[in-house]
Amino acid sequence: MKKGFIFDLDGVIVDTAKYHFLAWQNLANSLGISFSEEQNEQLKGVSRIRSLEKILEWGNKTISEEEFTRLMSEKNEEYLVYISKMDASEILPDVPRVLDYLMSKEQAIALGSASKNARVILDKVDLTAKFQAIVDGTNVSKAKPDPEVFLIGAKELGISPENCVVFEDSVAGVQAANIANMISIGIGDAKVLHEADYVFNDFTEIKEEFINNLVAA
Ligand code: B16
Ligand code: MG
Repeated sequence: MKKGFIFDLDGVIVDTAKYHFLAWQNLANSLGISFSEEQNEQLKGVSRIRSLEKILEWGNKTISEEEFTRLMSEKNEEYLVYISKMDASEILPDVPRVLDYLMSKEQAIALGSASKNARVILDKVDLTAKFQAIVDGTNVSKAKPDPEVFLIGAKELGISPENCVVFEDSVAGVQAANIANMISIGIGDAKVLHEADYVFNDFTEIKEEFINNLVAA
């Protein structure tokens, strides 16, 4: 049976959290706010606007709307410099193997990411051609855990939500997949992602037999 497989980007296909961290840390420090790796963890899967709001809340700072807009674009410019140096070596282990296996089984594949930079990143790591549909921060109005991003992905693939499987590294993303009535597969820490139907540390643990069972279900 043809199923829809929807991949989150940051933290699932590539580890861009380290670049978000560098850019957010510079921004926070310029405002006199400290910013730790633990705080960066809490921004995974969170939109750019909400991320800056959270940093300002942590630093107990209020700024004008103009400054907010300026800081967001400065952060993104710095992030884009890091992204511009990415290549296929930054794809997380065994992601290409799983994508190629799904393609060999004629399954439908989509991207479902909160990032407005998703297309640039997919191009840099040379994976764009693997996706039949790309839904990202430029297509959605509601952030995860709202299921909008995955529901649009299913629609673009022409597969009903209950026949879709989502790979996600963030709690909000797993919740979004569950709300969408899709199978949720957490990539990361099982304790953090306990709401997912299945959790794997990374794609090296996802065997062909497991994929075959998802396809046949
Ligand atoms: P951008 P995902 C998310 O991507 C990131 O996890 C999150 O840290 C970031 O703030 C968000 O994209 C927006 O990214 O600033 O590039 O639009 O995990 O949903 O693929
Ligand atoms: Mg993610």
